[in-house]
Amino acid sequence: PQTIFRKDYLPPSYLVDTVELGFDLDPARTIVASRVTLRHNPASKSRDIVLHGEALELVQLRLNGKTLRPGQYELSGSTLTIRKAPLAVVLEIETLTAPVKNTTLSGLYVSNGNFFTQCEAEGFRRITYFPDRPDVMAKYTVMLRADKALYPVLLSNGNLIEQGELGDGRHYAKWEDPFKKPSYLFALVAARLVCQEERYTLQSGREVLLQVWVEEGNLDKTDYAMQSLKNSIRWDEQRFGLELDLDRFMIVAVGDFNMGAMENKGLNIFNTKFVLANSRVATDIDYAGIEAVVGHEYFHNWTGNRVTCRDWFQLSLKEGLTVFRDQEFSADMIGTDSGRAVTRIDQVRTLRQAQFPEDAGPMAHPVRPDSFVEINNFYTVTIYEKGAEVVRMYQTLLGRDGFRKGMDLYFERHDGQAVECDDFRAAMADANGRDLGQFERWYSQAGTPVVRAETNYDAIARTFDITLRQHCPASAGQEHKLPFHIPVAVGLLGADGRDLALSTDAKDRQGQATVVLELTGEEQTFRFHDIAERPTPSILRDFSAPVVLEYDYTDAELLHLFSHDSDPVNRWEAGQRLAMERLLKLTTAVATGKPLALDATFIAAQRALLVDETLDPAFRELALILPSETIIAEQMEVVEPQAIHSARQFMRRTLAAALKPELLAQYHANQTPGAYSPDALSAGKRALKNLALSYLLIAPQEAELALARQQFAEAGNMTDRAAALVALIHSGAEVGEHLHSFYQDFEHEALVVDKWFAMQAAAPGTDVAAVRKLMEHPAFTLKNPNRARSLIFNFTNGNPSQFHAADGSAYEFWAEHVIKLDALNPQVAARLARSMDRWRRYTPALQAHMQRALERVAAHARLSNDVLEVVSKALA
Ligand code: HT7
Ligand code: ZN
Repeated sequence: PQTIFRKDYLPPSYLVDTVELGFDLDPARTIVASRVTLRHNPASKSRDIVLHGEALELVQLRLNGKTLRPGQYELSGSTLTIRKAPLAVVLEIETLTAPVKNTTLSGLYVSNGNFFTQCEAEGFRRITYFPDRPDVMAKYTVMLRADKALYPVLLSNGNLIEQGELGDGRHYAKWEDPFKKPSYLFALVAARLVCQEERYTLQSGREVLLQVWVEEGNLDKTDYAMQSLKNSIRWDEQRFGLELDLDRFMIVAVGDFNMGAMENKGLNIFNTKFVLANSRVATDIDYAGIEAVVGHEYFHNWTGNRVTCRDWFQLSLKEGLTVFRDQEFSADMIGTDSGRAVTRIDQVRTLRQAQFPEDAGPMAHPVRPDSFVEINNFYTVTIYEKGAEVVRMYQTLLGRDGFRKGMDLYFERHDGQAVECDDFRAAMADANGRDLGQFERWYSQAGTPVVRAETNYDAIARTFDITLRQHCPASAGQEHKLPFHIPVAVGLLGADGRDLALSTDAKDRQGQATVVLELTGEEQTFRFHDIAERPTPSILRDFSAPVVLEYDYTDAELLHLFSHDSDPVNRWEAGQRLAMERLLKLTTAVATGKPLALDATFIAAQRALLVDETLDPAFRELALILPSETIIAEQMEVVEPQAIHSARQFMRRTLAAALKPELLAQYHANQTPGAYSPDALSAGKRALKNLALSYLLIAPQEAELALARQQFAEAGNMTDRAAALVALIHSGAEVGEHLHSFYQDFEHEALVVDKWFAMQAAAPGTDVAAVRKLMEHPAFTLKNPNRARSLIFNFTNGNPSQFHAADGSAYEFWAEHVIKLDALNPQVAARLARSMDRWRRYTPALQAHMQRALERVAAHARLSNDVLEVVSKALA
């Protein structure tokens, strides 16, 4: 397959002013007629018009009114080229597609009998021939024609300007989008749907129409999405001064979708998972996901749509920035400092669980990649989550006001344009009079920097020095890295646990509890003055940069931070370090057959935190979750998944036994009687209560089993019901009857059936044979991405000790399903292929099995570019 390089970017030879599209919708044979006005781009030397097209049947091609015959254009691979074109061109193109056969869920497809589109990144070319690249922005008018009884609702971007009957049972709707946009933001929906709608008044006084469209029977699950949309609109007005620019904003839910949602202009299309919720079917985590994703897609209207990407190498320009915005939105919605910290800790966990491994693996790439084979493989945690960290660092360096100034300048300069990450950085720098030249390395260098700290206290001079050294491990194609510009937020704790007022060499930040040190060299020493006692340093507060911090903390220092740090992220972090040190030792002990033990100090610290009523339940829950098996594995030279699992289980079992009375007390103290509410405080209580329950069920006696059974039977919401069932499954108790009743209660709720598969897939007792058996269940299908992910991905990524079974049988299963999925949906298959990214880190025996499985996939004929890129990079 062909690799595409950022350095080869050329401006488009022709720009498009207007696009008129006509659709005669039919599942087996949809006719698409387009009329496109183009003009030569003075920035290009070429006079060739290059159109992209895939899986299309070309019926008719006319240029300035004249039909072009095959010799007058070139059709090769996925491009159609018209050489030496006039300066001004009107193209009229007619194509045929078969949406019902489109299992890729890219382009125009059918889901449960309805039509939907997904055009990002390169789906528009599966609808019609077009310069399908984000730097070609045009105004669209769309005419939809379809059978009225089957597809009563016809939607597209922008405003509905006309609708009516066509006779013979068909009807039409004409939509016009007043804003120019790249083709990846085009969308249509033709469906039998119903909507919840509301007129909403913007801060300016302008009234807009908001709609949430779902299948009949789901109208009782749209309130939270609607509320989240209204909150998003208000938040963007208040925090960034950004107003909704359309008179109508629609969200449509679809059951078959490759990702979470899509920000098509004015017509956001969502995976049902991020729309549908009521207390019966959705958990607290689902509710939080809906708020975040509704916000995310809405915020794209400015960061992505009004200002878009010049090319797909700049993807993080819109995704990193929009994730940062949705993170800030969710944090502001909670409103308290501790709630904000809880969201921040969650972000750090995601980075460590998924992004750090990606940055150290075969698919490592910079936030702005230099090359790719298949762009769909680059919708990654690096582009999204690390990209958001990079944006967050601007705010840390410039302050909230400085960041806002940078945003304002960015829109002032680039509204209506397709730009680069460098343009965003320039706006931040220019608006604040700062040189952010070195900051560019966050975009160009892959890998997770390691910052090593050393400290020195001089009691006589009353100074405390922190020396920071940075280095970044090599990644493919990037042997040597240059120093990053790293904001390191630091506080110092006195013996009483309180923050010392800091005075540094930097003149403008005196007397604060936290200062942001700017590490730009390979090594720098920062001095704090007037320090009366040897402090405990709290370094990288609020996780101020996406780095690995190395500091030789003593146990006593960590315990001090774990009990007192005013920065909740570092307080949590101290607990993670205490646990990790012990987990690594226990893993070695398991592997070498040594006896296992857990010290009383650690248990006492966990106990103190568990019962500390001054702390939010949500924070306590997070602080008591042990580092995951994946995160432990990342710390090891040679990974032994079963040893890690046993070590972690031992720690959980020991804590459960030692803290049983406290766990039971917290279980009872954190009940949330009354009507269900997904607010952060109630959700935090449920989280802590259910964590306690899961501990109590590690080695349960009849009383604990009864508690879980009672919660399962009487739960008034899905959070508690699912948590009880998971705890029962993990306890190893006989749960066939519970699984059966759960399924029966929810068999018509697809998202709950996904949960039913997911909880079984991730259970430590579920081996590959059990997964194969579950695949025979009538509700299982590979064709629906949510369903495939619920069982297969939750097994390969969420059940490490079973996926890495010594005989390699689960790797064979993986290979078989990557190949099967690839024939249906290459994007989903390539995601599954990534489960094997870190194969070289396992024991030689496991490596050999994994290599064989990877080679089996690589050798398969007719592999998509998506999967080929992933497996060949893994094997390289
Ligand atoms: N911008 C959207 C990306 C997306 C996508 C990309 C490739 C294939 C399918 C897709 N569905 C959505 C989602 C977002 O980040 O907002
Ligand atoms: Zn996005």
